[in-house]
Formats: sequence, C-alpha cells, structure tokens
Amino acid sequence: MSKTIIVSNRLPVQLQISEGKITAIPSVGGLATGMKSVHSGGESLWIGWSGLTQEEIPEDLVGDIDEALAGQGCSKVALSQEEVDGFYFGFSNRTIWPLFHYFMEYTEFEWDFWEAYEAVNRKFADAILEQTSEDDVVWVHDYQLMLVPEMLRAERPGLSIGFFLHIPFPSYEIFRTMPWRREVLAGLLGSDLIGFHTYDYERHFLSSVRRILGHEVSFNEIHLDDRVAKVDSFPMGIDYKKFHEAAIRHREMKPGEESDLQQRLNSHKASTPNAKFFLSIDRLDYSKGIAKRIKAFEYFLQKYPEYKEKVRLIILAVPSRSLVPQYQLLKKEIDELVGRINGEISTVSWTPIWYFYRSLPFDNLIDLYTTCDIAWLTPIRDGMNLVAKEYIATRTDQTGVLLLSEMAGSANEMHESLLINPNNFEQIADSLHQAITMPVSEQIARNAPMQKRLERYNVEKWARDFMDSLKAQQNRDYSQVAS
Ligand code: ADQ
Repeated sequence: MSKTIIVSNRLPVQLQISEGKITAIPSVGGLATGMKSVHSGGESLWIGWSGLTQEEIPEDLVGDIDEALAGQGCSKVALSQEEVDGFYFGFSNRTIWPLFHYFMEYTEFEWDFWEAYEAVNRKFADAILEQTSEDDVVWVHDYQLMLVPEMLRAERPGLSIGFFLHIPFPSYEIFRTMPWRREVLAGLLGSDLIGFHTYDYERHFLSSVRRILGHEVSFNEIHLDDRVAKVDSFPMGIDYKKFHEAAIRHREMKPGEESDLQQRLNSHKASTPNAKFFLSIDRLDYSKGIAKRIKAFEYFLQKYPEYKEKVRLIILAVPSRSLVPQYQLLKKEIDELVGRINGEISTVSWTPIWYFYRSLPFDNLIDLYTTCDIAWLTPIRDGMNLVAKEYIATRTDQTGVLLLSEMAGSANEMHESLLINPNNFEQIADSLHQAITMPVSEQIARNAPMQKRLERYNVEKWARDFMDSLKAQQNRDYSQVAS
C-alpha cells in the first residue's frame, strides 16, 4: 500500500530530556499547527529533525526516542550541532529567510552555510529514500529543504514528489542576487508539483525559472526534458473548527472557570468600560514588523491624543531563532521601545503597552483572541499569516476588527479587513481610529464573509487540494503534453 511521507525541518513534536525521561511537547508555528490535522494515525509518516542535536541526546536514550517518535508516526533525521548551526541558523535563517522576505541588508552569502545546507538536505533525502518505495507520495515542506526534491528524483525517478513553500517567493530581481540561484531552482524542480500561498509568489517563481534556467514555461507548467512540473497556489487555511469551537466554549465559561489571564483582562475592561484592546501576536521576527508597530502606536497616540488611557496594546511575541544575531538585536530594540514608551506616557492607572515575550498555551491564545477588540497584524512581509485567520475564526458574535498588512499573503483572502501598508503611519493611525469607531453592524458585515471563507477553505481542504493536485500530476500522460 502506498503511504504519504510528510517532510519538514522540524517534527511536529519537540523532545525534551530531563532526569533521564523524555517529554514530547507540541511545536508552535504555522506549519506544525496546520499539518496536525493532516498527520493523524498510521496512514502517514512524518520525517524531520527532532529539535535536539546528536550531542544533546544521551546514547542510551536513542532507542527510547525513536520508539516514542514512531508511536506518533514520526521518524527523526539526526543532526549534529555543527550541522544545525550551518544549515538552520546559517543558510536557512541568515540567507534564505531574509532574502525571501526582501531584507537584502540582513542577507549573508556564506559558502560554509551553503555547504552545510547541501549536506543536510542530502541527509534528509537519504533518510526519506530509506523509508520510501517507488509508489509512495512525498510532500516536502518549506525553505529549509529546497534541494530535497531533486535529490529524491535522481535516485527514484518514479516517486510522486510535492513541495510547498510557506514563505514568500521573492521577485526575480531579489532572487537572482543569490549565488546558488540555479541550484535552488533545480532542487525545487525535482518536484511534480510546487505550491505557494499566493499567485504572486507563483508568478515570481515562474519568472525566475524562465530567466535563470531558460526552461519553457506555459501558464503554470514548466517543461523539463522528460516531464512537466506544475506550479500552483494553495492558500493555507486553519483548523477553523478547533478555533471556533474553543471560542464558543470560552464564551460559555462561568466566572471562576476563567484563566488568570482572562480574569486580569476582565478586571481591566471593567475598570475602563470603553477601553479598546489592540492585539499583536507574532513570533519575534523582523519580518513581522513588531518594532514598527510599536512606533506606529506611539504615532497614533500623538495624532489622536483623545485615546490616551482608552486603548491598550497587548503584544505577544514568541521567542524565535534567538541564536541569530539579528533576532537578538530586534529583541533589544523591542524591549527598549516598550520601556521608553511606557515610561514616557503611562499614568497611575494606565500602562499603554503590555508586552509578553513567551509562548502561551492554546487556551490563553483564545482568551486574547476573544477579548481583544482589534487585531493589529501588520507584518512587513509574511508568506500567509495564520494569526489573522485564527482571530477571525474565534469571533463567534462576528464583532471585532482586523487590521491587516497588505504584505501578508492572507490579505488576498481577507479583503474585508482594514488593509494597510505597514510603512504608512498616517494610514495606520487613521485605520486604528476607524476600527475604534466602527459600528458593530459594519464589523459583522465585514467579518461574516471572512468567517464563511475560512470555514470552507480550512487547513484540511488545503492539504486535500494539494494532495489531489499532486496525484493528478502523477497520472498525467506526458506524451500528450509534449505534442
Ligand atoms: P509563522 O511565521 O510561524 O509561519 P503564522 O502563520 O502567523 O507565522 O503562524 C504562527 C502560529 O503560531 C499560529 O498558528 C499561532 O496560533 C501560533 N502562535 C503564535 N503566537 C503564539 C503564542 N504566543 N503561543 C502559542 N502559539 C502561538 C510560517 C510563515 C507564515 C505562514 C505559516 C504557514 O512565516 O507566513 O502563514 O508558516 O504557512
């Protein structure tokens, strides 16, 4: 029987070892959250790195770990600290991530990083080949593994291979600056199907393939020597039901059942009845524009001083890639900005910014989504942005306002939100004012169609659409394509 192999840099569980015991903690992040509902039970195998380096795993626990992972349908690729440094903290997060998010000034082109990236992609490919037979379907995820499809194709030409990129694919002018542009494109073209969140990313990719590799491209198909690779957009959805139903349960909670966070939010709401809460949730990443958002908040209070003591910005930033220098600098910048602004404009009864630098349990996310009047999600670049979708899914009475960046992939599907350019402080300040004063009827009129769309195009449908398209591609008769 053919099986589906999901491949990603990180497995959907995180292993921690303490006092000789192994604990598996669910991972935070778009991919882990999204694919959870797809990877259920024994019909698929998920291959990836466990999050622990070989040096961190005591030899006598290797067997226990493999067994624990196998129980969850997972199999690990073992990586050394040196490999993780070069491949993950190096090429993935200091070359590809900034380049693909248009942060040229942060992009480092280091040969050592590239060599580590190639070697680790090879390790992944070998691990996949070991567990796969010719009639299996392999779905490779994201920018850390762009060479894997071609490595698999070279060894097993008949394999059905799909690839999905979770981040933007940049324009040709940006992409072509990379010394290894040909290798990366060739790596991706080992796939039968290459998926992106939006049509724009797809277009950028096709343009690079045509101009850099010179392949013939017709519509969304790339003609290779012996086969055709298809490119398409699959905007990723969320587990709508999970978020919506959690919000319904949250609404039905009786006093006393609420979390500490919810009680604190309630008491602040009660003390200032007309106050509005703005919510900002992201991984702490420069692409998310958190520092800019804080500066825009300061500007908003200068332009609309009547909102002093009546609004509060709640920032939840999840620690991320804290070994990469750029992220350490950003953390420092945000700490300082929050400290300065709170120091300058707080009053005895009002702290304008609440800042949490941590990952929160799911129930607390629901507390925040359901309590905050305005979600302010304005990344500078974002492949999709699932938080925007999660916020709308939890608004069971359909109130609430979403302020969303035009630069997020999700803006394509959420055009009823207040779309803003994250660099335009005037527009942001005016949109916040519009959000605060928006009549409930308008909030509902905007949110209702978005909810419907999110419910229909949920993460299961996303995965199904991708898999169906991959299977259709596999069954194509190339003799007809060639004629
Ligand atoms: P991310 O950059 O991680 O994902 P995003 O799409 O917003 O960004 O997903 C974040 C996920 O983490 C959400 O599901 C959210 O619920 C969860 N989360 C956020 N803050 C949390 C907290 N404090 N505690 C617990 N959970 C938290 C990448 C790309 C995105 C793309 C996704 C999926 O960068 O553009 O949308 O992959 O493809």
